[in-house]
Amino acid sequence: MRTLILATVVLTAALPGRGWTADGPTVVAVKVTGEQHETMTLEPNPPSVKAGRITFRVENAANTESHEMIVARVADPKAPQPYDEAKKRVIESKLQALGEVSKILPGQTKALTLALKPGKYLLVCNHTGHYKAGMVAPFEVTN
Ligand SMILES: [Cu+2]
Repeated sequence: MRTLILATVVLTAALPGRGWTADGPTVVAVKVTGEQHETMTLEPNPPSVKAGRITFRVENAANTESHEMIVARVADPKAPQPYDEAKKRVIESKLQALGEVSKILPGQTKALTLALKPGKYLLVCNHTGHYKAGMVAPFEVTN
């Protein structure tokens, strides 16, 4: 019970307080999870929304591993992204990143609101090794 109350407080604190319209932004629930040396996942729900203000509410369901979520505009979400094999990370300077939710601790939920135009996007966790472990998902913004 105590855990549940704490989780609710974190979630509320993470919501942006400014620029909230009457209707509010469209909310996308993103679940990130996975531990070291295991498969990791990043799942947006829904994976496609209409253009406008979009709040990504990112929940880290992992037990011990921190994660992050970068929102990047891409030409082709299925194409492999520029990657540094030595560092085991996507080369962020070659990404058209629009925003990021960084260092989401296990059990924590953090939010990010962006105004997004129609187009194709990728959601990526770029902690060392996480992209290749599966933490990448296409995201679409429609007219
Ligand atoms: Cu990660």
